[in-house]
Amino acid sequence: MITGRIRNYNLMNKVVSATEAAMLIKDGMTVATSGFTPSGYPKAVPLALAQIAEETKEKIKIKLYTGASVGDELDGTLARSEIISKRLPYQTNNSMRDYTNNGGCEYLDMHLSHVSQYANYGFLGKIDIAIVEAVAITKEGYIIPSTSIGCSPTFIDLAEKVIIEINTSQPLELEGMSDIYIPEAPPNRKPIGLTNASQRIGTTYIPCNIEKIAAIVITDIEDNVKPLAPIDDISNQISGHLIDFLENEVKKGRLSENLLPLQSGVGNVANAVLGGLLHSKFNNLVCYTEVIQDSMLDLLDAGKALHISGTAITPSEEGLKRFKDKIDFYKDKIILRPQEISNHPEIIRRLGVIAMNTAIEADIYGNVNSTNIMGSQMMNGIGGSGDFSRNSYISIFTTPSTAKNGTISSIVPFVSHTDHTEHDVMIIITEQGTADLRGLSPKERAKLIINNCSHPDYRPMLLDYFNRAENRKFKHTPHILEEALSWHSRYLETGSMKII
Ligand code: 0RQ
Repeated sequence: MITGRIRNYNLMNKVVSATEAAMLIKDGMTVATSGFTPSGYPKAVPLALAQIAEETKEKIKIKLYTGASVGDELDGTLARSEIISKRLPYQTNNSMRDYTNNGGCEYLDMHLSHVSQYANYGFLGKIDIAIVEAVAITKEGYIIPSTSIGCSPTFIDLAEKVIIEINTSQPLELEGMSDIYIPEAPPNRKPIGLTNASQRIGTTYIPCNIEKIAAIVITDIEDNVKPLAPIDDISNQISGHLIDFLENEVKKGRLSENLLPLQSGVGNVANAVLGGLLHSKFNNLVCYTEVIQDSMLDLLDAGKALHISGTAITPSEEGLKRFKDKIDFYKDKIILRPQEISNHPEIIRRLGVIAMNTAIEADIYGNVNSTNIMGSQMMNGIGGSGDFSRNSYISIFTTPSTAKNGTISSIVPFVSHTDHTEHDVMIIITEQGTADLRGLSPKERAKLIINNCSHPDYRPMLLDYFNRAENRKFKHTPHILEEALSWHSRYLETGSMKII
């Protein structure tokens, strides 16, 4: 069963049950795990930890650090068992979301490129235990990661003890897909030698001090991936506007026929929007991104994309099956890197990445909220959207113009929370149209966003707001603040942003 997966005979005596491994985790510890959007995260040990807590009724509270979102076996189970006291940097699990929003734990929503370096610089305190999923351990004790890299190299390096889950549902063919490179800390940091997305600069394994390996657990629980919603008319329209925009950039000579490396965010809208490229005239595409969703696999399958660099395979169930079935085809076309590299500002700016991320809402001046519903309910987190948008060649945000059956306008006078400021947002696209904000002043931006992107049901209200604000004393970014925020409270009080 574990042939070829544990290649150092001496490590065989570290193989224990998930329960025995989980018993190493004590109240008050900081536990840092593999996993990114929910791929390649540990499953058996967290399930066992929740069971121990349930059976012994002992108080166990841990700080949980991961690469990004992880599956229900980790986030969901530990949130429902109230084991997590602090969580960072990103999540997408319903139980974890409720737990956070109901005050069960503290949650730090972080730029994903920051996590490894914060940990390395000592900003996040001591890491007691790293739990990482692997497909194999080499004879040196090095770890061959599974479907995501995330922060695992840093967590393994910093942790006092390492627990490894060898997951036999993860194909051994994943070996060779990763490229592990960790930059030095300042003042000794050198330029990261990546000048194209398909370049390799590191190792195919994660170095690990063999002495730190405290337990090895064998499991076959599959990644609990998230389903994707069927692509709807609105997403198709957004995708159409995006393709038109990119074609126009080519016409104007600002992009070549093969574009520049593409990054696409996470979720249904992002997947659908990227899917539009499949039927576009663009060819020989390259992606420098963090998540590799189904539509990126489609681009590889169709020969539209040549290469994808990311930090995690983030497929639906169907996508995961396809990835495993065709892994020999994907193997030399996909590189998985630590998130510190996949999301590194230096590389994103050097390669000229086209960043395409999703907004929850945008305001008339171009500020974008990607995380907090009505200002205070955490949805997922900023993820890598800030890493990419601020440093990209072109930063594009897409969103349907309304949410919740039209009762909410996604274009508002003032965002209820800001993740991406007006300085980091170049293009906003809704199903209504595109606002190209490059080179525009706040007032010029406002007119364009309202006229091109807002839903006709809300456009007159937004124009009325802007015109009245513009007639006030200060003309640079005209606002009527008390009224701007009332849009959100009106929804909370009446169930609709519309004035009835
Ligand atoms: O809620 O499911 O309860 O109906 O938000 O909305 O339209 O299904 O969109 O799945 O594409 O997710 C921004 C959340 C979009 C995602 C976000 C409600 C809506 C629905 C989801 P329901 P959709 P998507 C790299 C980049 C941040 C991280 C990121 C995200 C739910 O893309 O997390 O970009 N992005 N990372 O009803 C109230 C509004 C709303 C609203 C949407 N204005 N008001 N509710 N919703 N707009 C990847 C990583 O970093 C890992």
